[in-house]
Amino acid sequence: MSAQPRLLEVRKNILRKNDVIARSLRDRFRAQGTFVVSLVSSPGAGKTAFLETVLTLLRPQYRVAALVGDLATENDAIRLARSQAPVKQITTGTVCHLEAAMIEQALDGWNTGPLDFLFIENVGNLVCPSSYDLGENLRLVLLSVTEGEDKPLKYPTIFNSADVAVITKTDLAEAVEFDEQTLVANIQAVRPGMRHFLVSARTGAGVKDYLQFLTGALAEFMHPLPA
Ligand SMILES: Nc1nc2c(ncn2[C@@H]2O[C@H](COP(=O)(O)OP(=O)(O)OP(=O)(O)O)[C@@H](O)[C@H]2O)c(=O)[nH]1
Ligand SMILES: [Mg+2]
Repeated sequence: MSAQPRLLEVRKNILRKNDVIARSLRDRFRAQGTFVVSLVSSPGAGKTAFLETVLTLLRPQYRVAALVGDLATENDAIRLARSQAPVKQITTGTVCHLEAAMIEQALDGWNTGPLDFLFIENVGNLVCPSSYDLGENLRLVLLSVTEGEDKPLKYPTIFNSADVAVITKTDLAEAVEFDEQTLVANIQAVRPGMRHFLVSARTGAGVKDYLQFLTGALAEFMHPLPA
Protein backbone atom coordinates (compact mmCIF):
# COMPACT_ATOMS: atom_id res chain seq x y z
CA MET A 1 0.00 0.00 0.00
CA SER A 2 1.27 3.47 -0.83
CA ALA A 3 2.25 5.74 2.08
CA GLN A 4 0.62 8.68 0.30
CA PRO A 5 -2.89 8.61 1.90
CA ARG A 6 -1.39 8.35 5.42
CA LEU A 7 0.96 11.26 4.72
CA LEU A 8 -1.92 13.31 3.37
CA GLU A 9 -3.94 12.57 6.51
CA VAL A 10 -1.06 13.66 8.80
CA ARG A 11 -0.64 16.84 6.76
CA LYS A 12 -4.37 17.59 6.92
CA ASN A 13 -4.33 17.17 10.71
CA ILE A 14 -1.36 19.52 11.08
CA LEU A 15 -3.12 22.15 8.98
CA ARG A 16 -6.38 21.69 10.89
CA LYS A 17 -4.53 22.22 14.20
CA ASN A 18 -2.80 25.28 12.75
CA ASP A 19 -6.13 26.76 11.63
CA VAL A 20 -7.63 26.40 15.11
CA ILE A 21 -4.72 28.30 16.70
CA ALA A 22 -4.75 30.90 13.89
CA ARG A 23 -8.46 31.50 14.47
CA SER A 24 -7.91 32.09 18.19
CA LEU A 25 -5.03 34.47 17.42
CA ARG A 26 -7.23 36.38 14.98
CA ASP A 27 -9.97 36.65 17.60
CA ARG A 28 -7.45 37.90 20.15
CA PHE A 29 -6.03 40.53 17.75
CA ARG A 30 -9.58 41.61 16.83
CA ALA A 31 -10.53 42.01 20.52
CA GLN A 32 -7.44 44.09 21.32
CA GLY A 33 -7.64 46.16 18.12
CA THR A 34 -4.29 45.09 16.66
CA PHE A 35 -4.03 44.92 12.86
CA VAL A 36 -1.65 42.13 11.87
CA VAL A 37 0.30 42.17 8.62
CA SER A 38 2.48 39.28 7.45
CA LEU A 39 5.17 39.36 4.77
CA VAL A 40 6.11 36.39 2.58
CA SER A 41 8.62 36.20 -0.25
CA SER A 42 11.57 34.26 -1.59
CA PRO A 43 14.81 34.61 0.43
CA GLY A 44 16.34 38.04 -0.05
CA ALA A 45 13.40 39.75 -1.80
CA GLY A 46 13.73 42.62 0.67
CA LYS A 47 11.23 41.86 3.46
CA THR A 48 13.47 43.07 6.30
CA ALA A 49 14.64 46.20 4.45
CA PHE A 50 11.06 47.15 3.58
CA LEU A 51 9.75 46.35 7.05
CA GLU A 52 12.51 48.37 8.75
CA THR A 53 11.47 51.38 6.65
CA VAL A 54 7.78 50.83 7.42
CA LEU A 55 8.37 50.44 11.19
CA THR A 56 10.57 53.54 11.28
CA LEU A 57 7.98 55.67 9.46
CA LEU A 58 4.95 54.40 11.40
CA ARG A 59 6.49 54.49 14.88
CA PRO A 60 6.06 58.20 15.64
CA GLN A 61 2.27 57.92 15.23
CA TYR A 62 1.39 54.27 15.78
CA ARG A 63 2.24 51.56 18.29
CA VAL A 64 4.07 48.96 16.20
CA ALA A 65 6.01 45.74 16.81
CA ALA A 66 7.37 42.88 14.75
CA LEU A 67 8.05 39.17 14.83
CA VAL A 68 10.53 37.76 12.35
CA GLY A 69 11.11 34.15 11.38
CA ASP A 70 14.31 32.58 10.06
CA LEU A 71 15.79 29.10 10.25
CA ALA A 72 18.78 30.52 12.10
CA THR A 73 20.37 33.76 13.38
CA GLU A 74 18.98 36.86 15.10
CA ASN A 75 20.24 39.06 12.27
CA ASP A 76 16.88 40.28 10.99
CA ALA A 77 15.59 41.08 14.51
CA ILE A 78 18.72 43.17 15.10
CA ARG A 79 18.13 45.05 11.82
CA LEU A 80 14.42 45.63 12.55
CA ALA A 81 15.18 46.80 16.09
CA ARG A 82 17.06 49.77 14.59
CA SER A 83 13.58 51.24 14.03
CA GLN A 84 13.23 51.40 17.87
CA ALA A 85 10.13 49.17 17.63
CA PRO A 86 9.91 46.08 19.88
CA VAL A 87 11.01 43.03 17.87
CA LYS A 88 11.26 39.31 18.54
CA GLN A 89 13.10 36.73 16.43
CA ILE A 90 11.61 33.26 15.95
CA THR A 91 14.18 30.66 14.90
CA THR A 92 12.58 27.65 13.24
CA GLY A 93 15.58 25.29 12.99
CA THR A 94 14.74 23.18 9.94
CA VAL A 95 11.18 24.40 9.36
CA CYS A 96 10.73 26.46 6.18
CA HIS A 97 7.71 28.52 7.35
CA LEU A 98 6.13 30.04 10.45
CA GLU A 99 3.15 28.31 12.06
CA ALA A 100 0.39 29.80 14.20
CA ALA A 101 1.70 27.93 17.27
CA MET A 102 5.09 29.66 16.86
CA ILE A 103 3.35 33.06 16.84
CA GLU A 104 1.32 32.10 19.92
CA GLN A 105 4.48 31.01 21.73
CA ALA A 106 6.44 34.13 20.75
CA LEU A 107 3.62 36.33 22.09
CA ASP A 108 3.49 34.48 25.40
CA GLY A 109 4.23 36.95 28.20
CA TRP A 110 4.40 39.88 25.75
CA ASN A 111 1.73 42.53 26.26
CA THR A 112 0.74 43.22 22.67
CA GLY A 113 -2.65 44.63 23.75
CA PRO A 114 -1.81 48.29 23.11
CA LEU A 115 -0.39 47.64 19.61
CA ASP A 116 -1.96 49.21 16.51
CA PHE A 117 0.13 47.09 14.13
CA LEU A 118 1.94 43.79 14.54
CA PHE A 119 4.09 42.77 11.57
CA ILE A 120 5.19 39.19 11.00
CA GLU A 121 8.08 38.53 8.59
CA ASN A 122 7.90 34.90 7.48
CA VAL A 123 10.84 32.67 6.63
CA GLY A 124 12.08 33.44 3.10
CA ASN A 125 10.36 30.81 0.95
CA LEU A 126 7.87 31.03 -1.92
CA VAL A 127 6.27 27.64 -1.23
CA CYS A 128 6.07 26.48 2.42
CA PRO A 129 4.35 29.52 4.04
CA SER A 130 1.32 29.42 1.70
CA SER A 131 -0.71 26.84 3.64
CA TYR A 132 -0.20 28.28 7.12
CA ASP A 133 -2.67 30.86 8.38
CA LEU A 134 -0.96 32.96 11.08
CA GLY A 135 -4.07 34.83 12.21
CA GLU A 136 -3.03 37.87 10.20
CA ASN A 137 -5.47 40.40 8.72
CA LEU A 138 -3.36 41.16 5.67
CA ARG A 139 -0.78 39.03 3.91
CA LEU A 140 1.73 40.71 1.61
CA VAL A 141 3.68 38.79 -0.99
CA LEU A 142 6.89 40.60 -1.91
CA LEU A 143 8.71 40.07 -5.19
CA SER A 144 11.82 41.97 -6.21
CA VAL A 145 12.36 43.27 -9.72
CA THR A 146 15.45 41.05 -10.01
CA GLU A 147 13.56 37.76 -9.61
CA GLY A 148 11.90 37.59 -13.03
CA GLU A 149 8.41 38.51 -14.18
CA ASP A 150 7.34 34.85 -14.45
CA LYS A 151 7.34 34.14 -10.70
CA PRO A 152 3.57 34.55 -10.12
CA LEU A 153 2.97 31.93 -12.84
CA LYS A 154 5.51 29.53 -11.32
CA TYR A 155 4.43 30.00 -7.69
CA PRO A 156 0.67 30.65 -7.95
CA THR A 157 -0.14 29.20 -4.51
CA ILE A 158 1.74 31.87 -2.57
CA PHE A 159 0.13 34.61 -4.71
CA ASN A 160 -3.28 33.06 -4.08
CA SER A 161 -2.70 32.97 -0.32
CA ALA A 162 -1.75 36.68 -0.23
CA ASP A 163 -3.93 39.80 -0.33
CA VAL A 164 -1.55 42.35 -1.81
CA ALA A 165 1.66 42.19 -3.89
CA VAL A 166 4.62 44.46 -3.14
CA ILE A 167 7.19 44.75 -5.92
CA THR A 168 10.50 45.66 -4.29
CA LYS A 169 13.93 47.07 -5.27
CA THR A 170 12.50 49.28 -8.01
CA ASP A 171 15.74 51.29 -7.89
CA LEU A 172 17.29 48.30 -9.73
CA ALA A 173 14.53 48.07 -12.36
CA GLU A 174 16.45 49.67 -15.21
CA ALA A 175 19.61 47.63 -14.64
CA VAL A 176 17.70 44.33 -14.92
CA GLU A 177 15.34 45.57 -17.68
CA PHE A 178 12.37 44.93 -15.42
CA ASP A 179 9.10 44.64 -17.37
CA GLU A 180 6.40 46.01 -15.07
CA GLN A 181 3.56 45.40 -17.51
CA THR A 182 4.39 41.70 -17.84
CA LEU A 183 4.75 41.17 -14.09
CA VAL A 184 1.45 42.91 -13.35
CA ALA A 185 -0.27 40.87 -16.10
CA ASN A 186 1.13 37.67 -14.57
CA ILE A 187 -0.05 38.66 -11.08
CA GLN A 188 -3.50 39.35 -12.50
CA ALA A 189 -3.50 36.03 -14.36
CA VAL A 190 -3.11 34.06 -11.12
CA ARG A 191 -4.98 36.43 -8.82
CA PRO A 192 -7.41 38.67 -10.71
CA GLY A 193 -7.96 42.01 -8.98
CA MET A 194 -4.90 41.71 -6.72
CA ARG A 195 -3.63 45.14 -5.70
CA HIS A 196 0.09 45.88 -6.05
CA PHE A 197 2.59 48.49 -4.90
CA LEU A 198 5.98 49.33 -6.40
CA VAL A 199 8.53 50.25 -3.74
CA SER A 200 12.22 50.73 -3.05
CA ALA A 201 13.51 50.51 0.51
CA ARG A 202 16.77 51.99 -0.81
CA THR A 203 15.28 55.24 -2.15
CA GLY A 204 11.94 55.27 -0.32
CA ALA A 205 10.04 55.40 -3.62
CA GLY A 206 6.44 54.19 -3.35
CA VAL A 207 6.55 53.77 0.43
CA LYS A 208 4.25 56.73 1.08
CA ASP A 209 1.48 55.22 -1.07
CA TYR A 210 1.83 51.91 0.72
CA LEU A 211 1.65 53.56 4.16
CA GLN A 212 -1.46 55.45 3.12
CA PHE A 213 -3.07 52.15 2.13
CA LEU A 214 -1.98 50.50 5.39
CA THR A 215 -3.25 53.23 7.70
CA GLY A 216 -6.51 53.23 5.72
CA ALA A 217 -6.77 49.47 6.28
CA LEU A 218 -6.24 50.00 10.04
CA ALA A 219 -8.99 52.64 10.13
CA GLU A 220 -11.38 50.28 8.34
CA PHE A 221 -10.42 47.45 10.72
CA MET A 222 -11.18 49.63 13.74
CA HIS A 223 -14.39 51.08 12.29
CA PRO A 224 -15.74 48.67 9.68
CA LEU A 225 -18.14 50.25 7.20
CA PRO A 226 -21.69 48.94 7.54
CA ALA A 227 -22.34 46.14 5.03
N1 LIG B 1 18.99 48.00 -4.29
C1 LIG B 1 18.16 47.58 -3.34
N2 LIG B 1 18.53 46.57 -2.54
C2 LIG B 1 17.68 46.17 -1.59
C3 LIG B 1 16.40 46.76 -1.38
N3 LIG B 1 15.77 46.12 -0.38
C4 LIG B 1 16.63 45.17 0.05
N4 LIG B 1 17.78 45.20 -0.68
C5 LIG B 1 18.95 44.33 -0.52
O1 LIG B 1 18.56 42.99 -0.81
C6 LIG B 1 19.22 42.08 0.08
C7 LIG B 1 18.18 41.25 0.83
O2 LIG B 1 17.37 42.12 1.59
P1 LIG B 1 16.62 41.65 2.91
O3 LIG B 1 15.84 42.79 3.41
O4 LIG B 1 17.58 41.00 3.84
O5 LIG B 1 15.67 40.52 2.30
P2 LIG B 1 14.74 39.48 3.07
O6 LIG B 1 13.60 39.19 2.18
O7 LIG B 1 14.42 39.99 4.42
O8 LIG B 1 15.70 38.21 3.18
P3 LIG B 1 15.44 36.87 4.09
O9 LIG B 1 14.89 37.31 5.40
O10 LIG B 1 16.79 36.28 4.19
O11 LIG B 1 14.48 36.04 3.29
C8 LIG B 1 20.08 42.95 1.00
O12 LIG B 1 21.39 42.99 0.49
C9 LIG B 1 19.42 44.31 0.93
O13 LIG B 1 20.30 45.37 1.17
C10 LIG B 1 16.04 47.86 -2.24
O14 LIG B 1 14.95 48.45 -2.18
N5 LIG B 1 16.95 48.20 -3.21
MG1 LIG C 1 14.62 39.08 6.28
